[in-house]
Amino acid sequence: MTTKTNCGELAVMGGLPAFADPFFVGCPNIGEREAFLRRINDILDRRWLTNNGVYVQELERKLEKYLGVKHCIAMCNATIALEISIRALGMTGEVIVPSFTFVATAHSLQWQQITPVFCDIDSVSHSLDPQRVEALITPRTSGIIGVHLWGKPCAVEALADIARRRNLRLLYDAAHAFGCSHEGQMIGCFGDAEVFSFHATKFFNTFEGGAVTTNDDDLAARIRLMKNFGFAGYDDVTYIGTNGKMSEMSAAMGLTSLEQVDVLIEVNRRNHQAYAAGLADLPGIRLVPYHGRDKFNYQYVVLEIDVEQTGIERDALMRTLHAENVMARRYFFPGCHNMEPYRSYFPHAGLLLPETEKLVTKVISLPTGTAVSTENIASICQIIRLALANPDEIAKAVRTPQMLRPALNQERSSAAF
Ligand code: T4K
Repeated sequence: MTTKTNCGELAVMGGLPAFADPFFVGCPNIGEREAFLRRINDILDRRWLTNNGVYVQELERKLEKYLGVKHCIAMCNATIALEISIRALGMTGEVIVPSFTFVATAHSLQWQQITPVFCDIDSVSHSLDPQRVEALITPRTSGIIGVHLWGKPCAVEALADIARRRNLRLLYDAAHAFGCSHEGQMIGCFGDAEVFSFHATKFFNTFEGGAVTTNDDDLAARIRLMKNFGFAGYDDVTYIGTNGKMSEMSAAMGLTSLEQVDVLIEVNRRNHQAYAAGLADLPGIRLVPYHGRDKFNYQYVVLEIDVEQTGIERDALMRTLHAENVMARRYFFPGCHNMEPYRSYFPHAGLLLPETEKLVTKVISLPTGTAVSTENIASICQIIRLALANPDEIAKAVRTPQMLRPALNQERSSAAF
């Protein structure tokens, strides 16, 4: 690792990358290896690999306790968990969702012929703007899916009020929000149900995985049936279902991650603070903050780049970072409404999404987690400072293909994919 002191040393200008190996956004946290391997050996000895095994049951009970919720149903991933929850809640017709989210939120509706109606976001919180939600309700609307983006709670009181008054189901995509709370209550307890992702890239992971949480006994029973083909017992199918089961190996990873959850949050918090310190006083750069009395997992280091104030385009900054082996991401560019099939179905959706349209050109996510040290973060911030101090040189360099270093070319080919 090298810390750069002038613009000419930047890799986009022909210098060597600051980091020999890439830093990825979403590099997995690995809990205590020995504890995980002990569990894996036990699973192999028992020869019970999936289908509601003892490790899945243990994980579900421990998560219910941690979240303070009545039911936790472990799943193979959050996308299937969303699909099952949507179906179990009886959502049909139209459901209001943000476009500024990972595409799985919209796909989980469209996959079952429910129309995602994209709603704009609040420019500060980046999550659903309740006032705009109300304006989108039609006789076909059956529900709302809020997304606790970056692990920051949605406007849960306002959304609950709308859902109650308009008789709508309320589901939360809490993929980012494991370990976070709102007004002292853990995320996982709000709405009719909430869905977590435990994908490798999440701060708490089970390789692939997810969970639905709810305080509704009947809903929990339906979801349990649906995730296991509808089986109520041997040869006894009582419901339409699919396969949403979590494997024992994933549950073993989850139990191991859970033992480390406070440590992982502390590492993320330390990293977030280091970014805040390293980027302090840079005009035109806003680090999405985590403040207040609630708990956060600090998993998302999200910058908003104001091109007017910085003089640098978000994409030019991203390429500058990629050339240094800092594989920053444009989550969630270009917004679901600009992706297929939604772009074709609703070609004018952007007209009703002015905040989303602005935000998708501004955001960039930076690496955090146990793979990144505060020294690494100081170097990353210094790269950003050098780029912002020399916007014209950077703009010229990122347009000049012969000056691009291998990491940058690699980024270009994966962006094309
Ligand atoms: N709702 C929301 C709001 C979500 O953000 C997500 C998922 C979902 C629903 C659905 O949850 P799941 O069905 O996945 O449980 C990644 C993740 O695959 C996805 O889970 C996540 N959100 C999304 C935000 O990020 P991609 O397409 O960006 O993945 P990919 O392959 O580019 O990997 C992301 C980064 O992580 C890369 O920079 C490389 C790094 N990485 C990835 C893996 C898998 C590693 O360093 N090691 C790894 O093992 O979607």
